[in-house]
Amino acid sequence: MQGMMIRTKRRWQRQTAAKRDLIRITVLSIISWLAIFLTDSCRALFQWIYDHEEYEIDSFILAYFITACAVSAFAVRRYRDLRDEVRAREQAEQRAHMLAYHDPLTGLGHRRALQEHLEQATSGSHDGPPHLALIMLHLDRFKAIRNLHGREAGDRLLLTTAERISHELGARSKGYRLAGSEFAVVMPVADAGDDRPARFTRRLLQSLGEPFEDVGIAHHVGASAGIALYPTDASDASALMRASDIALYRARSAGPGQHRFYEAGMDEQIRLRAKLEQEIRFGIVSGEFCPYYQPLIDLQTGAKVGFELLARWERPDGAYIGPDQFIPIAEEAGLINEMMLSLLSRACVDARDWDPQLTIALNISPIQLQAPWLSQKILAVLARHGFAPSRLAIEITENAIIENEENARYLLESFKNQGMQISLDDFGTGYASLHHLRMLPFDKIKIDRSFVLAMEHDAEAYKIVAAIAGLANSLDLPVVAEGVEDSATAVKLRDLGCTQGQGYYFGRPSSANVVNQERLEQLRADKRRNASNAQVQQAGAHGEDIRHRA
Ligand code: G
Ligand code: G
Ligand code: MN
Repeated sequence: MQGMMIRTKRRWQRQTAAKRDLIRITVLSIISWLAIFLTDSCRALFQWIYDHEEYEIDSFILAYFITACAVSAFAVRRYRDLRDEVRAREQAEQRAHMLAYHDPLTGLGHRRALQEHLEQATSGSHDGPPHLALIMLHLDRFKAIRNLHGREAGDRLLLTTAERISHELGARSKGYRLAGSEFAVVMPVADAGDDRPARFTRRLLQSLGEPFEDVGIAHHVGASAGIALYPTDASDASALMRASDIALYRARSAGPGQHRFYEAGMDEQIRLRAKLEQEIRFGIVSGEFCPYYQPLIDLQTGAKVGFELLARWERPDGAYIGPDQFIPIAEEAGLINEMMLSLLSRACVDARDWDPQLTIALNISPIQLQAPWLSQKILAVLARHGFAPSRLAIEITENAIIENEENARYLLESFKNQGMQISLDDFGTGYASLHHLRMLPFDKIKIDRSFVLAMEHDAEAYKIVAAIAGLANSLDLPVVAEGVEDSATAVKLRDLGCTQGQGYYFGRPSSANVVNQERLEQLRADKRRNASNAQVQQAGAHGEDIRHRA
């Protein structure tokens, strides 16, 4: 912008110099003509030429006159060429400026334009600092929709978003597209108490929450927003952008469709989060993340069929941080693959002496589907420990598939080709369709624990569990019920056709030491039973308690 201003100034200076010269020459010519006319010097000159015919001055004058005409014609042509060149250059500069400061897709200004707008507005060159609100926007489900429906659909979506933003903008506000699916709005406000930014943001989020119709499909995109105020929250342009980014980050953490104003404490929370990220990084290297194991039980026989591996953080200070806190941070910091591979490696060691029939189920986050080499890395860990791939089940959630259908298909097929099993986790909470169940190579589906936990007192939940079990049976897919907390539920689930169960009733997630301890006790008990030869009577005495048949 500054370069452009300097160039415009120079051109303007050149043009005024040319105009000045033209005026000077015109004035000089008029004065000369007047002088010649008033002093009658023409007549004197002609008389003198006539008197000195031998000097041939008339020929000189004629030659001079012809040369002057030729020079004038040349000057006019040159002037025209120059004018055309300047025009072409101006157009090129305008185009370059347009490209440098505007997003070619939506025509809105982009990050540089926003930065300069804010720098100018906050530079104090105006009469008193203006109050501004900077609203950062993020389209919540844009990425998923673009991955599912393609780049062109994504472009159309961005264009419609820009139109909806422009439609909501007042005359003095300005919209920008920063990158990908991030937009921003700068809005002048009366003072820090002005409620227009909040009202505008609510209106805009509502508008962006309406479905986007595109070639007959209604996309539900939705957006989140972070708002920061100048000069209340920040003293310059970069600080203002940072503050609204932080507010946006908080809004997005709160779930889709939310907006947040920047608050002073948010900086501190971000700092704490960065510290936690460092600790996670260190914890992975120093082996603070441990696999815990929760048993999966065959509901018909009561036998243990495997374990789900659940990550636990055993911090040196003894503090407990649950996976629902550290997994999202590990995902965001790009540490999740490393963490998962190190957990798997430890699980292979832990399971070395266990019954080789027992499977280990490994949770894969949606974000991990972005690494096309994942199945090779997993296979390399298994090979290093001599752990058969058929003993490993990969657990993947429905939304992971929807967000990344192409990658998911590619990865699931490569897991499958390596001989691993695939479970569809938390079924019923996401958006997987029957189409996905048929087209992707699942080996079993896991009914989300929310339905199982509710089925005892909620008839709807019971019906959902029954329907999922029926659906899975008709597709010949074994079905696992999660969150089984009591024996009555276990029996009901078995009668509804669920193949396996998992939950506190069968066992809480526990460390390898506990699993080994239980295994040894079981071996001792089996030995005693064999010795007393009493197992036949015991089996008959146990009635409906599935758990005790293991
Ligand atoms: O016990 P629990 O509180 O263990 O786990 C909470 C959530 O964290 C669950 O949704 C579970 O799937 C997830 N989780 C636990 N361990 C892992 C892991 O190793 N990788 C991933 N991606 N998720 C995990
Ligand atoms: O999301 P996923 O199914 O991967 O995670 C398993 C989660 O379920 C873990 O957080 C684990 O601690 C929890 N969990 C396992 N069994 C039960 C149960 O019986 N009841 C409840 N409330 N949670 C359970
Ligand atoms: Mn799981």
